[in-house]
Amino acid sequence: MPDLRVEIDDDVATITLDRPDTLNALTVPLKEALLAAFRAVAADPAIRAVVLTGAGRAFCAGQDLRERLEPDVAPLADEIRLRYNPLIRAMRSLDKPIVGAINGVAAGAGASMAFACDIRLAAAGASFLLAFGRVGLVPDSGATWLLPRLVGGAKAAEMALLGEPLSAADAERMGLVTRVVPAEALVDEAQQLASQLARGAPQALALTKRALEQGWSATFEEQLETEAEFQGRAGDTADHAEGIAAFVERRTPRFSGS
Ligand code: T3D
Repeated sequence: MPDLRVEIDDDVATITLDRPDTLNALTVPLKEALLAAFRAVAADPAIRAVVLTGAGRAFCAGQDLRERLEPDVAPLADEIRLRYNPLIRAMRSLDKPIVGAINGVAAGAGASMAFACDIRLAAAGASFLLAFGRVGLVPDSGATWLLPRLVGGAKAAEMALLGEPLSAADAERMGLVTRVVPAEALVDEAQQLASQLARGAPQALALTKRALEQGWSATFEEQLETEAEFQGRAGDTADHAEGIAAFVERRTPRFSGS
């Protein structure tokens, strides 16, 4: 795939944006490759968790701004609908957890992709930057929905309107990132976290991810019902029986995904 590496180690897929000379800026081929990678991960039952990171000193600088000067470039609204929105949907609807290993600056749609991960670890020098306003655009790729829910409306408005970077340390204080780690240890730690998630009960994790997602736009009553329904489904799995057996037998459960 162009400018994208997908490495599979046991049950964890690591997806690396690989255009370091442009800070992993997103071109049409890269966006298409990313979407294809998330779809392939979704279709492969052997993969149970994903790490998303960037090569070089950046996570992703968002849309490749030079590509926008090319003659056949799609109108902005079309590009958002055709390529960005499907990519963010694929991440949010993936029934496996995504750990973002934010190795450097995450700007524009790169920040949106970081927000679309389920859990984020950040390198000490990483930052989050809603750079859209600097080029006369509005935040997209889910940023205006995801960021207020992650950090609160006031901070999201500040970041979106001022376009100033949020440091990894501040992001950790606000809970946007779980942990700040030395750059050289970041991908290893993210893969360990993904492996830990991959040892969980896949259907329960998938339903948990979906319940959290639905909860953001549901009433309390609707959410109570969603929990009841999802619990019923989780309770019917072999993994639930295995979890109880392992508890009683005082051993580590081995979840098969069934
Ligand atoms: O289709 C659509 O357009 C709609 C979708 C929009 C979604 C969006 O993402 S809009 C927002 C686009 N992104 C930006 O506006 C961010 C642009 N980049 C920056 O502001 C800065 O590069 C950073 C703050 C991210 C990092 O700054 P710094 O000083 O660490 O690095 P740099 O020197 O600016 O960049 C290093 C190289 O990467 C440089 O190339 P060069 O001069 O060494 O050959 C620079 O041009 C290149 N680069 C960085 N960002 C982009 C880029 N090239 C193309 N597109 C980029 N977005």
